[in-house]
Amino acid sequence: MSEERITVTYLTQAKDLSKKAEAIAVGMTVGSWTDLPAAKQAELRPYLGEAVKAEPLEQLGNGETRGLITVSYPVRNFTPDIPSLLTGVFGKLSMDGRIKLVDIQFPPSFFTAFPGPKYGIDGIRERLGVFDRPLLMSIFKACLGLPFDDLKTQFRAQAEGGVDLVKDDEIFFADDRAPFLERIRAFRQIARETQEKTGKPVLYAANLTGPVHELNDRAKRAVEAGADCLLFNVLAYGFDALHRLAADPDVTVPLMAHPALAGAFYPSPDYGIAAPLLLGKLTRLAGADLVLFPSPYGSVAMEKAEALQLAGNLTSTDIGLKRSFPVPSAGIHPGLVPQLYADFGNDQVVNAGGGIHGHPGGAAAGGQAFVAAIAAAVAGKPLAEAAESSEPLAAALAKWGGGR
Ligand code: 1AE
Repeated sequence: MSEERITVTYLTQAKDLSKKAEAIAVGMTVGSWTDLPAAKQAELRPYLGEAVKAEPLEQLGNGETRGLITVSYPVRNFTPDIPSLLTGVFGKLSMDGRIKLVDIQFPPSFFTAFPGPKYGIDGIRERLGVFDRPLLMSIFKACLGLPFDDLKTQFRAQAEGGVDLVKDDEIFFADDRAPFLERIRAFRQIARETQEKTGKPVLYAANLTGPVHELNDRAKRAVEAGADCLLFNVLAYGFDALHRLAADPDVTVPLMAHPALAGAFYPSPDYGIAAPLLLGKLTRLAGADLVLFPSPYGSVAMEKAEALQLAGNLTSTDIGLKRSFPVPSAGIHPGLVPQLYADFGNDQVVNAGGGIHGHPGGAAAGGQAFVAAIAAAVAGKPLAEAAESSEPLAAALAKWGGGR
């Protein structure tokens, strides 16, 4: 049996951090240790957690120390899935006072049990034929309750604006006015027509919804109808639902993870699961090809160091899984593109809803403004200069400001 271990870091506080690490190592594995007879200890030792490290960060007024503790767990304690992992390292513990799950280090043998992203950054770039710049995605604003024809008009305008992808809103579940398979077929046709005019393909990410036991079947039907990509609310459904979609050989389209509900997990300094682990490592491990998360400067901001670490966890090359596209989102407008480019580089998707549909010239002009801003950022040209030859960009900068 493998002796490899999963190493877990927690941020917590206690009178004695080392003792707390030891209590977790035993409590989250064999339950009790020193009271066990020697024969039982020998039998259970292969399953025992181990306190690895305690790093004090801050002395608190109540006599406790706040700091990081590291505990390792034998790989044999887990089945190769994220529900087993999260329950085994943080299940009951997540309710036991001030404690936050900060990071998990996996041995290579654990990674090999997961498919990871089927396409990843390289596969999506291949599909679009775009290799030398960030991609651009537009979000329907809104979808819910709108007549199908309005959505078709919106789709056409977004595609004509030059975006690479168009995604549904994450809240688009009640879609009886524009049913899932029908809109996949309709938008595919519009994408074809637009490509004939512009020469550019555009991928549509349809929101995969429905009861969890029907998801794979619905995803396969979407693929048969010509879907390009599927948007998935991974935290509402659970990581294992994404894992099973990614592992399904018939689901032959990229999967895009939306961070809906993530605010219930990561923002507290004392509780929950840190964003780089939650939306970075785990979402990639479960198989997301693209991962949305709040950018550090938009309307739903995430702390910059966290956002950069999260993106790093999606794109690291040392774990044998394909790289997932970081999609820093929320409140993005063309004036933010140079900052996005400086922070996240070429391998990101610039994603905007309001920043495209709110353009004074409409959604097509909104897309064109972003296209010009991305080209300028890649060329190292100030946006103000690029705006001299792009009316849509000039109008966007006049409305939202920004650029450098
Ligand atoms: C972090 C998620 C962002 C998102 O889902 C969304 O709809 C953003 O829209 P805008 O770009 O802020 O209008």
